[in-house]
Amino acid sequence: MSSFKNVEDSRTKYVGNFIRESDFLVVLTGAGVSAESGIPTFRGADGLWRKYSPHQLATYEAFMKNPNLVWEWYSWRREKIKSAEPNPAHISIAKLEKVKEKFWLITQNVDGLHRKAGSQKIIEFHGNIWKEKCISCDFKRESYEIYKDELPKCPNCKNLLRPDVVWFGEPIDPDILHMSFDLVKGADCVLVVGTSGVVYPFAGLIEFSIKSRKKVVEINLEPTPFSDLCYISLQGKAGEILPQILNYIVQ
Ligand code: BJW
Ligand code: ZN
Repeated sequence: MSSFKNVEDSRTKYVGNFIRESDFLVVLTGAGVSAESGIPTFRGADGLWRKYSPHQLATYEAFMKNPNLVWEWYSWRREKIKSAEPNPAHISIAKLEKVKEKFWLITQNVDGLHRKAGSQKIIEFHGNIWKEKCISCDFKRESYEIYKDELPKCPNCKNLLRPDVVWFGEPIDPDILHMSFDLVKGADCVLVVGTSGVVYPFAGLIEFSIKSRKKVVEINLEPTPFSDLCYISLQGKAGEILPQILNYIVQ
């Protein structure tokens, strides 16, 4: 056991060293980063998609068919997220931004915990659970409401407001998509944390990074479709591994 630990230590040290030496670091994150804050992931043993159907909750068609059900689910998640705090993984990523001159974070998470931890150079690829938009006009707003009976309506056109997140079958905002690919193109090191890597086009950012021979480091509890293709894949909790790596970067 202790020799296994030494191997792991030398790998985190190695990763820490080349992240420190890297010119431009891009971090890509998924639900696993927030798991240690008590926010459920989507896939895996306790994942949301084990209990709920993505087709009934995370598509525009589902929302139009049963907006009450979809808002109930998002209100439940808002309650959970409201009381959650960033964990050592979010905090380490925010600290990386402070020490790396060229840095960007691209997250699939809608929970806002990266910002709460202090991250600023951040792209929220799938939107934000605290934002709402009208289904008909351009109206958007930030809201911390938990909806029980009455659903939110647009003050301009009186149509329904929906969570400003990206559901299955919906395109990513083109500006966000282009900026994300441009950032990854410019990076020499890409750190991929806590994502199953199965949802596209986000997974395309990982695929592209590997194909263009960037130093791709993955941190995940379990193997993913990209684990064998990465430069280094570290298996374990992001909230434990990231602070260890950071120790070798900030001395
Ligand atoms: C830990 C840990 C710890 C746990 N430490 N690790 C190409 C091929 C096949 C299909 C497609 C394709 N291109 C597009 C598609 C369709 C679809 C798709 O990808 N489907 C696949 C699932 C098959 N994609 C789309 O529909 C996208 N839109 C699109 O392509 O539009 C095209 C278009 C163009 C023009 C016009 C119209 C359309 C949109 C995808 C939107 C995804 N939305 C969701 C919901 C967001 C809102 C919300 O949160 O409610 O995004 S679904 C859900 O999955 C959420 C997540 O962001 C996303 C990714 O999940 P993530 O983050 O990876 O979480 P998990 O749970 O999967 O994994 C967690 C990981 O953490 C695991 O690996 C654990 O091991 C690990 N872990 N604890 C470290 N402590
Ligand atoms: Zn409207």
